[in-house]
Amino acid sequence: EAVDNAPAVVIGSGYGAAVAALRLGQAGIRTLVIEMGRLWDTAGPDGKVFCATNAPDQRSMWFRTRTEAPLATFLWLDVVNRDITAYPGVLDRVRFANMSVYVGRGVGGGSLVNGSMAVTPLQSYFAEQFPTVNSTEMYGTYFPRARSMLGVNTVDPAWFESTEWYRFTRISRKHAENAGLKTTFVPSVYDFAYMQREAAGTATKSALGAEVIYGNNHGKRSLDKTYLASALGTGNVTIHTMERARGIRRAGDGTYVVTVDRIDDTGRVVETKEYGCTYLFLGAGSVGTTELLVRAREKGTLPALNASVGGGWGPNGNVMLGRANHLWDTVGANQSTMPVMGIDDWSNTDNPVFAEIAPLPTGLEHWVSLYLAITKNPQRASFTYDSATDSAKLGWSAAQSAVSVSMAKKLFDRINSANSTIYRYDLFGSSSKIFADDFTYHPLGGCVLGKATDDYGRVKGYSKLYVTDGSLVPGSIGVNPFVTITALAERTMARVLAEDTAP
Ligand code: FAE
Repeated sequence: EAVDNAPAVVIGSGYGAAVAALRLGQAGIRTLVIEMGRLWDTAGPDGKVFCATNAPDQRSMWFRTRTEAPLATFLWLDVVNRDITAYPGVLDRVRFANMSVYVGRGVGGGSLVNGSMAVTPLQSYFAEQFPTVNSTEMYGTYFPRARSMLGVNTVDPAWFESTEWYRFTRISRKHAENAGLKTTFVPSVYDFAYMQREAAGTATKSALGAEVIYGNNHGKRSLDKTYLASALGTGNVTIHTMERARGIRRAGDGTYVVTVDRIDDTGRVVETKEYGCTYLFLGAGSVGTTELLVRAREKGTLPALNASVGGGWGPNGNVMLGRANHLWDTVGANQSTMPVMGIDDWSNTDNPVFAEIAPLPTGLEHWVSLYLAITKNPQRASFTYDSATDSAKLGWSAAQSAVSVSMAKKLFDRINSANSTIYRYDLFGSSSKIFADDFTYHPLGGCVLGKATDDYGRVKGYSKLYVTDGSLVPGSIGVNPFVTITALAERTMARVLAEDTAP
């Protein structure tokens, strides 16, 4: 028998889920949030909640015995990854045949591990990707609401120009400008006032202490400090951690039943339970939500889900690469982990690319300029349900990644030729690999808005079943995605609370 725990259940606790939980709680609707990862609020023996990127321990990765960082090697040496004890750590790398997807695990989802870049897409590109959404309303109401709730701020330009911690960014800007390209500051949810105190030596170092993909102990306004703290503050929201949703079905009275496995620190399932609810919000991320829905469709527990469920997936055109600088162009031993600038060539219709200037904080001068390029790759893939493993498979091919690589290469060949520089060959595991095209930080799609759902995230074929996360975005948004995901979730919740929950 399902426990009728709360009228509303939210699966996951990333951006889309956190917005749903807060707005439901404020509307006076009792809400249960189910998150498979931990609540990251307790210090380990070293006095810290999270470990740094240069000293990973069991807290770094989701049930691994060795870390799987995006940079496999440095100077061809396997110095980046470390053996660790299997544990429910904060970063996961979900491996599909030709594409790995990095995701955050824990209360706050991706906000715990990401680079904090809080970028609003070009309105014209948003409108191209979401032709049925009123973009005037998005840019007038929901994007500003999302930015203010997330605590978006910008680096002080004078401090940026003078600090050693952003020397690596200034060098990359100079090289872009030498190629006739323009750069732009990128807003962030990392508190720059705190970062300046780190630099001054009056606050504990986090962004300036090599902390990022395995969590930040200070300075970052992750969702547990913003939306989720406010959600709990309503008194109507409860969060269950270490509980992984596995199945969704509909009871005879039209309510939903969610089957959940509770796991322990070894990953063992210690209890299986069912939660009943009237309203069900899916915020498990592009991979998590889509897997739940393709499984429910193929196993027949939600048979009315349409054929669009599983489709329209893309990696936001992500490609990572490094350039080797001349000896006189030092990037600095000290680097902030929070990027603040991008090379913006998106308006180049022949080859649209937006490339983040990324840090590589090793504590030593290494002359590497690192980038995460976001290319306008039009390729899309689908998830299918594999009954043998009871999981979703992603049909992304290596040829589809090659499209992103050729776009990134066009841009960076220009930068290299203007500066007489070359690529770094020693970063991604083998000397033939200059472009890391086999992973993404930006999984998007799987339950695309207007296709798998209506224009407000209501899943087609069902009532009171919603998607609020990155699976709504059709594979590409041209910039880092969390502000867009948050703003779309705000728009969905405003509509759903006005129309669907009235007594
Ligand atoms: P997400 O944040 O992934 O949250 C999903 C949550 O659901 C997670 O906590 C999961 O543990 C949980 N979950 C999944 N399946 C289940 C299940 N079956 N049962 C219970 N719980 C489940 O979803 N984006 C930017 O805009 N700027 C950046 O600077 C940036 N940097 C990034 C750096 C890294 C290393 C990574 C990995 C990502 C980065 N991103 C960045 C992407 C961004 O974090 C991502 O788009 C959002 O977190 C996606 O939000 P969702 O709400 O879709």
